[in-house]
Amino acid sequence: MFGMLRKKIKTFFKKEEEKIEEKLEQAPEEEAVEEPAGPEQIVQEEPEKKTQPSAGKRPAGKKAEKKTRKEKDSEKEKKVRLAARVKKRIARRIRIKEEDIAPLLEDFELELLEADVALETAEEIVKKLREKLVGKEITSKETISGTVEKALRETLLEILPAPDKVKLEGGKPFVIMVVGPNGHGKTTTIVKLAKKLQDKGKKVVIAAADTFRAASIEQLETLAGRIGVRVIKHDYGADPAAVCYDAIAHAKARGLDYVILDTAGRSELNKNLMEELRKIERVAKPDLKVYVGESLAGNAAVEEAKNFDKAVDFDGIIMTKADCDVKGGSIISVAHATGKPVLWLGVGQGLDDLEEFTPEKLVDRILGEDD
Ligand SMILES: Nc1nc2c(ncn2[C@@H]2O[C@H](COP(=O)(O)OP(=O)(O)O)[C@@H](O)[C@H]2O)c(=O)[nH]1
Ligand SMILES: [Mg+2]
Repeated sequence: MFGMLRKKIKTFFKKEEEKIEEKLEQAPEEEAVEEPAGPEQIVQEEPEKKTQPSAGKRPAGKKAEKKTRKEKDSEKEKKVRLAARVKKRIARRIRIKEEDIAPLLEDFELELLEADVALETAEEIVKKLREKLVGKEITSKETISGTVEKALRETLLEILPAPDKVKLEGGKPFVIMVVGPNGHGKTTTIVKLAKKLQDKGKKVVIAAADTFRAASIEQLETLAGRIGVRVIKHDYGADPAAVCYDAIAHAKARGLDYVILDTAGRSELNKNLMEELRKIERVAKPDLKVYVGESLAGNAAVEEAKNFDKAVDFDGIIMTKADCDVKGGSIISVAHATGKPVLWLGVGQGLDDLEEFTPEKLVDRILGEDD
């Protein structure tokens, strides 16, 4: 998962670090005013304060503090002065300049596009990264990788919408409307979701509201049958809104907890479909609207999602097929472009293959080691 995106990011890290390190090595040596120094200065209480702003160097700072105490006890002034001088001599410092990283960021934008990140998302990532990195002070090699990674982590968390407002409980029955293009995994995902709810002891019914695609009702019945969840259906060609209405009535009559609406996909550009979805929305008044899109779709993924968002203004996203060899970029692009959070990832064809997701988890995955 996220294989290519992660690889691109790793390469960018490496190049960026090398570039900054090179600049750091070229930087003139300077008086280490910020370095923790000898006890004479500690007495004046100045360097202690000044040490703090050179953040990111915690280990060095701590070590210096300990050493200082020890040295204070021993009162070997000469030695201390010498140590202070040595420290001063090796100190270098740079402030990252726009021109230092501009070519690398340009390359990085192209790499992101290759990893299926949509143009507007890639531009935003690079813009934010630039803002975060330019002007950053680097005082040691050790802080470089931390600085770059922190900037990217913050950037990704900023562009990935938070799922705060999305709740999976509230009404009884709680109605979940699922929309998305044909074949992207709606029906499979709905049954996975039903299983998750059932595992929590909830009672679920599914409305077979895709009355358009041949065999869609049988497919849903077969999958739902595996977990013993009831499907409410009409005939093919029937009004999907009527199916949803019946399913909700059924849930109310029996005190069920959840109704999930399995809608038709067809072409996302199909105007009739969008009308149909809006009608279902009016009739069913869903508590939660979820878009299901596959993470294989690359740049087209964003356009598809936007079209569905225009029609029903969905609340959250499930990206499926993340187990396939996806580049990863479309997952963050769909979330960024629609401003809606990714709530789950489909990671296989089995009914347990649905992973709950948060932006933090997503970023950990992207920046983490290979899975
Ligand atoms: N590998 C993989 N396949 C999936 C995933 N989700 C759905 N599929 C497969 O995608 C195909 C289309 O799924 P379906 O639920 O019928 O899509 P729908 O047309 O949107 O209802 C089926 O063969 C599913 O088994 C997933 O997360 N991983
Ligand atoms: Mg389906």
